[in-house]
Amino acid sequence: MSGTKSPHAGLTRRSFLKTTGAVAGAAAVAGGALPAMQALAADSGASAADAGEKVMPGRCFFGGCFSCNYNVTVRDGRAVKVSPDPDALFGRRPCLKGYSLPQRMYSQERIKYPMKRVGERGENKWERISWDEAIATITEKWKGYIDEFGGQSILVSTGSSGARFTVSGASRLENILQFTNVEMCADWAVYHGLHRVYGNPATGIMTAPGNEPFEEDIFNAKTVFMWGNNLSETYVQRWRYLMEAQKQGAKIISIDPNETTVSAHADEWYALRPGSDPALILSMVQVIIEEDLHDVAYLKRDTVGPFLVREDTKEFLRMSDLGVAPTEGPVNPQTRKPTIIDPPVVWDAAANKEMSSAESTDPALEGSWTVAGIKVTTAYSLMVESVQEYKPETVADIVELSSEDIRRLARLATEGPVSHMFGLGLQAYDNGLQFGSGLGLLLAVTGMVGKPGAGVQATAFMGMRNAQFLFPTGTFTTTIPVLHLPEVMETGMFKGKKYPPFKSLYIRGSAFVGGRPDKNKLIAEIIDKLEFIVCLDVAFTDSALYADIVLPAAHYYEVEDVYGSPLSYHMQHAPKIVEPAFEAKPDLQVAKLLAEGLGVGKYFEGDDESWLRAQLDFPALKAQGITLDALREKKDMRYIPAGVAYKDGKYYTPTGKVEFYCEKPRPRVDLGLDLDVAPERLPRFFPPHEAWPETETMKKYPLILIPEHSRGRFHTGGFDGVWLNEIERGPIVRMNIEDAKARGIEDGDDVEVFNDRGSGVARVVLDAGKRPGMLQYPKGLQGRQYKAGDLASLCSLHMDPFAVNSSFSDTCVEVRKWDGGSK
Ligand SMILES: Nc1nc2c(c(=O)[nH]1)N[C@H]1C(S)=C(S)[C@@H](COP(=O)(O)OP(=O)(O)OC[C@H]3O[C@@H](n4cnc5c(=O)[nH]c(N)nc54)[C@H](O)[C@@H]3O)O[C@H]1N2
Ligand SMILES: Nc1nc2c(c(=O)[nH]1)N[C@H]1C(S)=C(S)[C@@H](COP(=O)(O)OP(=O)(O)OC[C@H]3O[C@@H](n4cnc5c(=O)[nH]c(N)nc54)[C@H](O)[C@@H]3O)O[C@H]1N2
Ligand SMILES: [Mo]
Repeated sequence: MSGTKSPHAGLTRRSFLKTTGAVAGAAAVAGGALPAMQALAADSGASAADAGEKVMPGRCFFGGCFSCNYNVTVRDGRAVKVSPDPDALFGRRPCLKGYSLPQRMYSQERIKYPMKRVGERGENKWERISWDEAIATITEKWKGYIDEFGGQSILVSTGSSGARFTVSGASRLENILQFTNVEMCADWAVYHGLHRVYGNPATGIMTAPGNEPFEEDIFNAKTVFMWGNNLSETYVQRWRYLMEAQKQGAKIISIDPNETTVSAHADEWYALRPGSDPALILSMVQVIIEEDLHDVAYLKRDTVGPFLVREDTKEFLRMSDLGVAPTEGPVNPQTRKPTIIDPPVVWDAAANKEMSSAESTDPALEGSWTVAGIKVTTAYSLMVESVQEYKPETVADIVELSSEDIRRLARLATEGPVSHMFGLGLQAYDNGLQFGSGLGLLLAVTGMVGKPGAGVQATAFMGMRNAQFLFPTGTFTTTIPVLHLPEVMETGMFKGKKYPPFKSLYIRGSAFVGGRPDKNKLIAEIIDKLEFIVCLDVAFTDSALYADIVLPAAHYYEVEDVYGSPLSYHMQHAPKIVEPAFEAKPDLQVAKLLAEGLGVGKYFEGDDESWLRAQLDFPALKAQGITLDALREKKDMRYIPAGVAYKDGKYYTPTGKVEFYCEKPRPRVDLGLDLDVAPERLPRFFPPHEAWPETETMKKYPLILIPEHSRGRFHTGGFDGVWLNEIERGPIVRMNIEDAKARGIEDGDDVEVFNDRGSGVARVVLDAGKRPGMLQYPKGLQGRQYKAGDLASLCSLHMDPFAVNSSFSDTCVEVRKWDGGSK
């Protein structure tokens, strides 16, 4: 491409194919990206200051990041430069990922045209085809599958890019045709635990009374617990607010096995054993109760603490058990049935007898009685009894912190207002759910909810969806978690029933290959067994590599879009500032073409603008004046999600109270499994599945490998950024000096990281801040960027059946110097 002014000019099909191939080859050599960068600098015409230049508002849309607002210089119809927008409400300082976006848009890794596979799958041999041919091929195949096996035989995998309306909106087609949705199973373990206790409908929103965003509420906190959260790299824009809050007096506590920028800046840092946080939190609860630091008023008023639990069924004693017939309440909009009112029973302290929880004003928090011949104990007493197992002296060995440290942390958790933030460090073990319910319990005993500066500061995705737009025919996709997919594929059964055979996979904006655990197994057991794979993406990812047809998607600046920011509770608008490069099309336009070919085109009449208007047309937004016209004018608008979790002592749990004792624990996703709910009723600690001393796997592979969401990439997004890759220069693995010494490994050595599932070659970066016995790798490179293997092949598909979430950090490996291999 060197020397050409525009990516279109002078690019024949043959030279295009040659470049694609060349990239794949070059990437196998470290530093292979460099020539590409020189080509790009020449190509972007960066030196020519010409008249056709204008500055337009731009947005990043990394779902789960901050979605910053900034300015983009457009020259000759191409985005060439990103600069800060001083007037932006939030995210005034774009980060590395933002600054390099224009480069990525025209990178050699961009999917430019529809292509069809001509070699073997994964061989990387392609032929450019027209959109007409691509759509005709796909729709003919899909029609055949739908006619013979139904829409469920087509799997669709979407990813975090779906926070944008043009991307999420495209699932309208998949819902109409009832494709099978493959859920990505990331980020949900802790939320499910919190949800069990607090029942809040919008994940993680438990901040100040008015749902004030982090950027305002953090200044009310006296103490901030950072649990396995690498904010300075992963939520770059939030970092300065945290540092500013610290300057104003907030105490920052980092709980992280590794030294990170967060732990380095924290007032106190506790390097606990990985995977042990639930034990720590339960120990803190034990201390808080023992030292009488718990919030009795909150526990009595807002939680299930006083409810009497039947010894026989372990469920709450209800008024119906005492012969009082249930009454009917208002109709539940979801089930369309009246709610049944059958209040739990408490022991009224003043009357010294049992009483309906709806009537008692002085319920006893502790005690056991026999009521109507049934032995009962308060939920609070059961909880207190259960946490006695977690005295600091016992837990010290589990978490590898001193009992004094644990006691200190317990006291700090009561020095309110206390805010808690957690990251993937907690989600990525099988016991992540227990950390979530444990954190819910900690909030309950400390009463740290619903006050300014107290609660959980959300750091994950909060989708905003218009059901009317997405489900116009009232049909849905069936969701199958990716962790469960191999089993369904193999047995042909889902939830105990026969399921249509899978024929095709549509990977739409998702790192299905390489961004899910156990890459090799997913390739062998899913990819290799499917007849027909389609990938729609902006960049040529591993998923594209394994597809039969590859389609080019429009990038962030190439379509007008709206985004419900997951972090700052904002609806943000991005105008279209350049035409889609090459032959790219926005996801919704592609859905329209597919819909027409599949005979459901009538649902896709309209254009980008009308689809945005339709998606924004829902009452919660309208009530706050959020329309496309308002967004176009204001760029972004604060959106306050409906329903604060704790308003007037009411919570979105079945009982309306904080349920640290859960009567009927449910799995996050119902897989029709026969689960033992008894141990789930109260938060508990169990060790990670493999990364724990004495497991068979750990005996064989003594090092724990954890991912890092690196500053220079958004998951795989950014693997195609030439400047970004210059920072890390290929796959690296961070390693403690002692671990390296013990293996004769030196800084800069290429090592093979391996276990029974796979291996990957990476360059060692010695790092004294890594906990001995732990390795960390910045995730998100594509397989072809490795000299051999892929670190994404090392994680397992094992899951906790209640959390149904990927345990990315529960990964045991060994490393050895790489011998150069056969590759
Ligand atoms: N630049 C960038 N930003 C991103 C992303 C990205 O890819 N790149 N991805 C976004 C998404 S979707 C997510 S989920 C978030 C992830 O955001 P983070 O969770 O902040 O990201 P990680 O890099 O996984 O950091 C996890 C931290 O947990 C620590 N840790 C590991 N094991 C344990 C443990 O057992 N206990 C404790 N207490 N800590 C532990 C690790 O040492 C590490 O510091 O980032 C979001 N933001
Ligand atoms: N080993 C390991 N794996 C992990 C993790 C880990 O820590 N370790 N983290 C996990 C976590 S927390 C998460 S949230 C997941 C994220 O998993 P994904 O969301 O699947 O990962 P991304 O790499 O962001 O994939 C999004 C894809 O969408 C493409 N894309 C961007 N914009 C558009 C668009 O407009 N249209 C289309 N069609 N495509 C677009 C991007 O180029 C990219 O290929 O990854 C998980 N995977
Ligand atoms: Mo995530």
